[in-house]
Amino acid sequence: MRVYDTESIRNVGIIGHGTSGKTSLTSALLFDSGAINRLARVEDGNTVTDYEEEEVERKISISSALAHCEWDRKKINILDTPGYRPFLNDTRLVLRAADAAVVVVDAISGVEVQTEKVWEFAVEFNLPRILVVNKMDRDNASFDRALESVHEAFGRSCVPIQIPIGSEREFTGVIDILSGKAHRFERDGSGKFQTVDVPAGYQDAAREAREKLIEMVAESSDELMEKFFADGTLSAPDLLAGLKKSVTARTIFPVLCSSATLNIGVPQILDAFAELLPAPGVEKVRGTNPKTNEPVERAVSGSEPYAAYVVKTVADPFTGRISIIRLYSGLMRSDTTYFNQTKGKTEKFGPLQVLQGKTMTPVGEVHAGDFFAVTKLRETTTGDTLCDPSQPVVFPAVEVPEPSITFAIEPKARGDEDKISNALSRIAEEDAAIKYNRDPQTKQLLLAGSGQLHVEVTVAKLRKRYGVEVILKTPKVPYRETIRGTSDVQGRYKKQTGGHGQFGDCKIKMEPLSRGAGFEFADEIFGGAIPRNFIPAVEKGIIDAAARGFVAGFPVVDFRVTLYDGSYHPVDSSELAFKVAGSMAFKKGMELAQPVLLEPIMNVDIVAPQEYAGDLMGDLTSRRGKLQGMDIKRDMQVIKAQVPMAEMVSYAPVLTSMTGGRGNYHMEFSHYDEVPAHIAQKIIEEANKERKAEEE
Ligand SMILES: Nc1nc2c(ncn2[C@@H]2O[C@H](COP(=O)(O)OP(=O)(O)O)[C@@H](O)[C@H]2O)c(=O)[nH]1
Ligand SMILES: [Mg+2]
Repeated sequence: MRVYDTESIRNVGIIGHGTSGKTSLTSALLFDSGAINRLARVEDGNTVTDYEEEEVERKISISSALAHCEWDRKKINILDTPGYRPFLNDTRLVLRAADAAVVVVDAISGVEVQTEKVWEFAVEFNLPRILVVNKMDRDNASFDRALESVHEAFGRSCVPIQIPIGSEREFTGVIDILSGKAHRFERDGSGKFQTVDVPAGYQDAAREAREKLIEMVAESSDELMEKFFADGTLSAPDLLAGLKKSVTARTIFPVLCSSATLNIGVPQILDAFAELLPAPGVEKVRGTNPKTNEPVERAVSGSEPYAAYVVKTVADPFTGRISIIRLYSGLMRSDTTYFNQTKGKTEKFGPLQVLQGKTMTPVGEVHAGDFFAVTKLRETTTGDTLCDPSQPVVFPAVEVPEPSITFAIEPKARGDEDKISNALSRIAEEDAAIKYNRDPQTKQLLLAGSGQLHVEVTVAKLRKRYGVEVILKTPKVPYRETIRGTSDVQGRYKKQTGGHGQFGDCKIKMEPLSRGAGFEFADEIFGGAIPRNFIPAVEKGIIDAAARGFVAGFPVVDFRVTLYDGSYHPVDSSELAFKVAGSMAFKKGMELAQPVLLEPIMNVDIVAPQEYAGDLMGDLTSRRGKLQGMDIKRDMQVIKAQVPMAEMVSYAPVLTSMTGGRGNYHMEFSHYDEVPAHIAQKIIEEANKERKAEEE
């Protein structure tokens, strides 16, 4: 394995809407550069970067993968990312560690919902960008239309540096605006092409495009502007150098075109990587000094102390934990101990590996700017920084969004609960967007993710990797019970069985407390009506009974019990007897104190294009939602509302279909509130039916 120095490395993230052709393009890039010896296809399930079982089966990218190739004596690290919304968390995770992005745009559909989303990521991480209009060979492909949608969405700084030769079935190559040459391809996937003069009929368009590009580049610096005014044009070297500068400065985003599956235009994309994208060292990286909390800048250079960032973790069922790491500064070697600054622990590294999808090849050392993988680290997880402790730095980790959909999962086979928890903790290592926990009240194991597909994929991983089958269910709503009124009752337990009997007797008052106050117990026994040692037993009896519920089996909360009188028997009284008396008093007291159901109310934030606001609010009203506020943020409507959790359990697919996938929402628990009587009746019937079924 060759080791590359910082200047000859390029790190690109391939991003775009799902099915725009990112994985196919990655495959073609690898093939044309000789990294692989056949043009693997998504359809055949043999691409380098869609290697996971679930990806092969569903023919979509679920998780980002790293591959690399050599072109023009440079090592191109390629991060192929998912484009489907539930998996964009992973896209954002790895894009943070790229130095540039290739935005793949579908030549038929143009810019789509997730194209805009991943573009935002690239803006967030301030990455230079190249756009590729792909699928130029497909029916209804149109470079001009796609470009128009690009201009509309991302502005005029997206400038073509190519013109397609033909379109749809006639797409045979690309005209390079910079060189003024045309590249005609075989349509057999071989990637072979001939460089010829611009064909007749394209000369005007090529000239116009070149003039446009020259103007844009000339505007990028005073020096070029002066040359442009003096000569009316720019020389080829000036144009190339100026373009490269503008790409690095993010003032120009070159647009290219291709057919990934016919392998047309792909070598020119590799040229663009090598010629136009910056090497890692061009800008310093920012982090924080963990000792002082001061910002630190670190040059991406071999002469700095080592500092690396853990981009991603893969939980491989055979190899174990694989950490994918980007080395920012310094040099790292195989079989060396390094310091994990985030965790404050040292880690023994085994061999450093170069990744080609799932294939690992050991490499002795890695230089600043490069990516590598290492297996079986003990403490290290995604987002950690490893660095020389004498010059500490921590790079900011990408925060994981809150899950948007929650399911309850149940094992198909009894006794698989432990297996599920173990397997889920493995999966959560590689996919931080998966959250799981047991609801203390309903006792259900809850699995939350970024969308239904995300949760389904996780369930499939559980089955295939860890051999546990689970059923997905709508989670139970953790209802509660409370009282609205007061009561004053007696609980008296008396039992005469043969020898010595049981006797306990207590008088209590019950009253409601404010929401969230929980349970209070006041002891107002004076003069020994109940001996001191039995008073905790009364309280315990009440607490136990309250946990089992009164109306429908939900825990009773927000009430106070005052124990003010009682009686005892010198022989028959016992802790047990007073416990029973307490629970009897509680039940009587509940009956007389107007018991009601409480339901969790969620704070819901919905973000969607403004045109959907009316529909969304109408829908929220039908879900018993209360509008809390409206706001406009960057052209998007933000709706804040409080909605009962019971009405939100299957909201994600509804929002997706109402907004054509352009809406997002986030919710979190706010408080408990009374369930309206007509709805409470149904919940009580359901719950009691369920309890009966369980008892039988
Ligand atoms: N005709 C044609 N099909 C393509 C092209 N690129 C990708 N596809 C097909 O489009 C589908 C999605 O491709 P894929 O690479 O998985 O897209 P991704 O989701 O962006 O990674 C697959 O069926 C590919 O064969 C292309 O340039 N031309
Ligand atoms: Mg893909």
